[in-house]
Amino acid sequence: MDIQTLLKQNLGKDIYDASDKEIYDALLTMTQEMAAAKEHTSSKKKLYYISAEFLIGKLLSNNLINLGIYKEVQEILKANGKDISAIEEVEPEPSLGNGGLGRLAACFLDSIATLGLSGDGIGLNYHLGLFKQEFENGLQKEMPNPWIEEKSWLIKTDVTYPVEFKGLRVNARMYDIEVTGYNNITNKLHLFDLDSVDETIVHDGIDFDKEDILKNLTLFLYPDDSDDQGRLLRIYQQYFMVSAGAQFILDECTAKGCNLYDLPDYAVIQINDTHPTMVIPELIRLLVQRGMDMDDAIEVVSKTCAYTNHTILAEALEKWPVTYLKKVVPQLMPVIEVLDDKVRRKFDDESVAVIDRNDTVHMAHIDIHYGFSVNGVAALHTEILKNSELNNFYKIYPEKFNNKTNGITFRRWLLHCNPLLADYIESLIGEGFKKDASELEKLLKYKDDEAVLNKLLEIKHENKQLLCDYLKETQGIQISPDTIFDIQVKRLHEYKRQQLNALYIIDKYLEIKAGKIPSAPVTAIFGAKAAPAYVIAKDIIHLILCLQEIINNDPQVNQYLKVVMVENYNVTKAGKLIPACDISEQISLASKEASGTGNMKFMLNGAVTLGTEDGANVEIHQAVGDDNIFVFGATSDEVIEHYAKGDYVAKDYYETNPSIKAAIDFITSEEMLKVGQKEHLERLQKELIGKDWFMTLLDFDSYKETKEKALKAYADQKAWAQKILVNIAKAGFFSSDRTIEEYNKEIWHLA
Ligand code: TH1
Repeated sequence: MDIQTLLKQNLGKDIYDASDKEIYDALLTMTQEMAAAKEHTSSKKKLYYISAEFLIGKLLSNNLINLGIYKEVQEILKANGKDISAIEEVEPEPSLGNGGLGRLAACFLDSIATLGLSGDGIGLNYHLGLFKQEFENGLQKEMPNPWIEEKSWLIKTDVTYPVEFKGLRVNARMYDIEVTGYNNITNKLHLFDLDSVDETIVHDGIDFDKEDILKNLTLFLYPDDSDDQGRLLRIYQQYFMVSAGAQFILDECTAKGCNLYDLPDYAVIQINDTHPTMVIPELIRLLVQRGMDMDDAIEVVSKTCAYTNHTILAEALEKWPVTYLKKVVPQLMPVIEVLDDKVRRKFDDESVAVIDRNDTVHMAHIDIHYGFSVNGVAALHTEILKNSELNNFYKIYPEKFNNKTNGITFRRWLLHCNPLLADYIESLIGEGFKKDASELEKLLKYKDDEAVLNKLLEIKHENKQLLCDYLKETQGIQISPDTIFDIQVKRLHEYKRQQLNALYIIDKYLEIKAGKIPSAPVTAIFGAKAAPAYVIAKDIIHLILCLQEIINNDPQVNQYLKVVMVENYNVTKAGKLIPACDISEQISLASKEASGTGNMKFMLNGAVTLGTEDGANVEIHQAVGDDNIFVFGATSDEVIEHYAKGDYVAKDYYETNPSIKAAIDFITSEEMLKVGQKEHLERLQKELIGKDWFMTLLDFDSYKETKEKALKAYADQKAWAQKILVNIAKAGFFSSDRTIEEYNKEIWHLA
């Protein structure tokens, strides 16, 4: 049946008579049916990608693209007076992740299906995604972010598994979301949920009763863990996910004829950071329950599980006190104790223990001892793991360590979010790049072709205009596409150093006020959510919102400089911001950003990176060469040395560098206090002078100098267009298809 007839049949009426919501619902059903028809008939070995986050974002358009019917649907709608982007607006975004880690999991599922590999996701069905951010009086306010409607991508199954907590037995129900690859098979994302969860217990923003497990278990992604109850709830969530997941995996494998001793021939489990680590002791427990020897169970599980590390930040490395685990999942402790005992018998080294002297369980240590692979997510990050962070483990298990530089799916981050550019690329080099991203290099032959270069500039300008229209409509903010769009969008964290960008903006503002006119007008755009309990991060948002207020309303300044803080930054907004970017801000303190993936999305869409030698920026630099990126700041070796010696003193920079002093003093100036709140601004100022753990001031001069260089370079539009072209042409390596091929060749070994 043709698409038009199918759609009409699903609608039960003519397309031009239907509302956007009715069309969305009909397209959803139609897409699900088409996806189901491509379901993968199970091969012997299957990958299970287990993750607390799958930041899938809106799914309709991507599914239409992957099914190869996007353009056809768009045409049919158009012929009936409907606009596909209005239909897209109707879909709520499932924000089931915080940022890079969750979005990576979503990109990976897309690539696994696109490569025709048998691989499913396992996670949790949070009823409310990451909070919806609102700005009120210059502050972030958190609101519930529901996404599940009567008709949604979730397919309720009748598969349930019992999950045992101390004094509480619940049933995990499996929901499925179909994941269709580009012109290829359909795999599944399995999300576990509890029928009794009750959204009505949420009040006053995002507060809720943290002890009512039956009602709150899968209510929120990452409940606030600043108190004990919050931390216990995380353990409940994690165990719920891994216990149901482990039972499901064993069931599927047994159904295929696996005798459990040969589990590694049927399943490989990729553990996405330490949140799912309890899957290791849980699988061991289940195998023992089914009659296997403990030692055999440990060996089988160790050959089945592989671990990905995404960070070296101490506060993100999970450690659970034994007392907590005993309160929630006492049945796991005997297993964890055996795991600890084995390690202690073999290695006389406290630093690699599973349970430390303070009775705390180090989750990553379980993964490393009892998994067969440990990978970092960018070349530099993996080197830091091997040579410093996890050096004691690397010395024991050198063969386990490997690198898998992250990637992004080009279906969402080029074909869908930037159709102008995607179509133009196709007109130049054909459509091969959609399946083989390395073909983008064919663009290099146009490096001196004026017509091509002009067209790239024209497309960038059009995308900037689209963003202007969107920001005008959604936030009432007026900006001009004839300014340089300098964008920093990512989670708000001190190590990502939004505050460095803000200090630069203050410096620029003070210069303009003093009569120094900049070479080119700039629009500085931010988008970021701060964790609800992260005080300084929220203060930084306040600082940026105050600067937005002061600068945009100052007629002497706003013709040269504007500041925009985009509200509720999420996957959908990323899709609108990234194609419109000229300068991509990737300014983390070297060594701290394990990889970054936004950096890759910007590059692919023809933005030029302004960045430190951190995470995957290093590999972007290598790919594009010195002329097509602006690199600044201390190197990771220098930073690691500063930490080792403890010789970085923020105050010295404040006292000896007049620009730094002026910018920091401005934070609590009369002007600022007129629009901002003293408590927040003073606290931030004090932090920057007195601590500055992520060394903002260390890199200020070099950031300023390099940013000025980038802004000047923009004036030569032909040379800038060449930078755009080279960035796009060299982005192929950062396709998640490449990443997944590497995972499969070197870790998973799926047929
Ligand atoms: C991020 C890393 O910060 C980022 O550099 C990387 O590109 C991304 O993962 C994907 O690999 C991380 N996100 C989280 C989230 C939590 C804990 C640790 C990390 S690391 C909750």
